[in-house]
Amino acid sequence: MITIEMSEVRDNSSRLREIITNTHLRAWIGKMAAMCQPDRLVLCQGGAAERRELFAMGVSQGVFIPLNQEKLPGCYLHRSNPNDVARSEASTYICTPLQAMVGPTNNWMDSKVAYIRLQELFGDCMKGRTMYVLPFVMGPIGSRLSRVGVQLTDSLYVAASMDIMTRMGDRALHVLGESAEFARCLHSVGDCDPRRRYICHFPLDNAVWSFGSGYGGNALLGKKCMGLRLASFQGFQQGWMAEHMLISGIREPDGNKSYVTAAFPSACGKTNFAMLIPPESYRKKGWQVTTVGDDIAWMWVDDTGKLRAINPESGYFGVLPGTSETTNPIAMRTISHDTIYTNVALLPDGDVWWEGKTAYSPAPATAPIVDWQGNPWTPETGRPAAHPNSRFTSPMQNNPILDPAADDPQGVPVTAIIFGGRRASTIPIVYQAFNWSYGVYVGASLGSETTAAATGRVGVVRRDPMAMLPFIGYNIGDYLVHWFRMRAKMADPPRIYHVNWFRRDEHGKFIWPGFGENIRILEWILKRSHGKAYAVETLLGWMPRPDDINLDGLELDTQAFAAAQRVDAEALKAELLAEEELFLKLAGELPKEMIFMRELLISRL
Ligand code: GTP
Ligand code: SPV
Ligand code: MN
Repeated sequence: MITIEMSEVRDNSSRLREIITNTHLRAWIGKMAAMCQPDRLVLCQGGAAERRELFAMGVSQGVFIPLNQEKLPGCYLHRSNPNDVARSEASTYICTPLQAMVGPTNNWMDSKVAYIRLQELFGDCMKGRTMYVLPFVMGPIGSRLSRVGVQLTDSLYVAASMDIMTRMGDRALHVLGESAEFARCLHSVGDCDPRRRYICHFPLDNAVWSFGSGYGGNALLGKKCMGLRLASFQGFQQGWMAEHMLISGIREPDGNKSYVTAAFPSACGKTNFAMLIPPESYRKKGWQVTTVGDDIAWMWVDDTGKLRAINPESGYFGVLPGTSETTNPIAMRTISHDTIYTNVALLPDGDVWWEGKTAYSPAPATAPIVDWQGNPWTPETGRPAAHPNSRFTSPMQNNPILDPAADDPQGVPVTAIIFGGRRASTIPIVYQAFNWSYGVYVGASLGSETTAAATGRVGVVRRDPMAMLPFIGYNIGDYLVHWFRMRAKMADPPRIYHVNWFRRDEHGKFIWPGFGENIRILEWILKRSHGKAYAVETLLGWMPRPDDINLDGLELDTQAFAAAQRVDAEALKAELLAEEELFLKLAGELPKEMIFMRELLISRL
């Protein structure tokens, strides 16, 4: 890292001109520093030594608590402000000159008004603080879709996290060269007052100004802000797609390798699916899953008409509660070293704990367990020890099943697209859309129970089109039209499916075992996509007969699976009415294909 004094910025010193040769970048940094008035700037260059230095600085400032370095080498605990533990959708804005550009599902602010309001907040906000300058690339270096961003932030936690989550440092400056094309990402934690929290996107300026939060998607601006909201708008303009999707590779026993992408809303199973370990019976036969990405896919159609995908990120910001040796052994290995743990409980021996890590709460030891807020905790406390949205930040290189193509600029071809939600009732485990257009309708009408990943009520079903409701950076009507139109570019479009791992029985128990066993559903999905599996036509789409899914070794028998697949006509009618919530909002923006698809579905009823 290179320290730059404010006087050098003011004078545009020759040293500064040597350090940052790009005139556009230097001018922008100069302007932002003049507004924020930090004591000094620190340019991050990337690399292992610098990462160690960032952690050491964080430890001395109390930002990071070192964990037991024998058990968890290179691991640190971070506690966020208790009012800052998840994405704040209510404080998230798309700022444009015209409200019509952002559509009915986004918060809108006039861009001029937004800049004025934010200039007031950012003015002098870094007095006494350091401004970290973080150049980063989203996407494998050299990919046609890869894009440069530069984040300015006063948070050391954000700097260390961006180093893990993106390709950060000198190589980004190298990719940028003398170009003016980079996402301008300005961030300050401010005083972390939720009433003065603004996550503002300026798609027309390729810029994000985020104030008042240091957490996840609000603060790591390469992720949801640039990687989804700005990128989705660029994709719309330039003919590609930015989606809230995992990407995984599956090798079948015949040696064939396919890639699928899957869009599930926040905290609905993408990381787990991307790191899936098939049960032993499948592994023995030769099934193997590898991870390309766990949260974001950027996709384009190549010269042969095939949809291809890259993961723009280089790390994982994953949910901890529910993660264990049984549910996700790959995540457990991934987070066993060089990982930031945010908002988990601290055990007396410097290990960490969260709900679901072990079957039982950790036994009270000689010294107290400390909860995510730093207070003493026992199983009797009656509050969770870890925050329900506690997370890990790990480099993708930690992942023992990282796909060899994870860093490939050419990306991977997409055979199937899977949509999924968290639904206790009504929605079957799996079905296939009849075709691309109906698949777009299926994705657009996706419903899911809300989770702790965003502030607000948890467990209420809401429409979350393509799992992108909080992340579409422009008008949702245009977004859906874009999805329908992508079909025309493709010679052989991916098949589209819908899954629901979360259906419950009358006792409230999950019917489907989930996690590694999801390979059984994936097996059918791949066979269908390759024209090798049978399916029955139903109201909702193509479905496997219960015999078409391998249930060997499961407690669940064919009859129980059939029950889990049942589509109740009355429940489906209620579902169609619930979809009206979205359709009414969209009103004038609704693409006609959506209306046709809905009419056809109703006619089948
Ligand atoms: P974001 O990072 O917020 O976008 O979430 P994600 O989609 O990557 O979700 P993740 O895989 O982290 O899963 C969230 C929660 O769902 C965790 O508590 C998991 O244990 C749980 N979960 C994941 N897959 C399954 C499954 O197949 N069945 C069940 N019952 N729970 C699951
Ligand atoms: C999500 O909420 O979908 C996440 C976590 O992946 S965050 O980065 O906080 O948005
Ligand atoms: Mn996500």
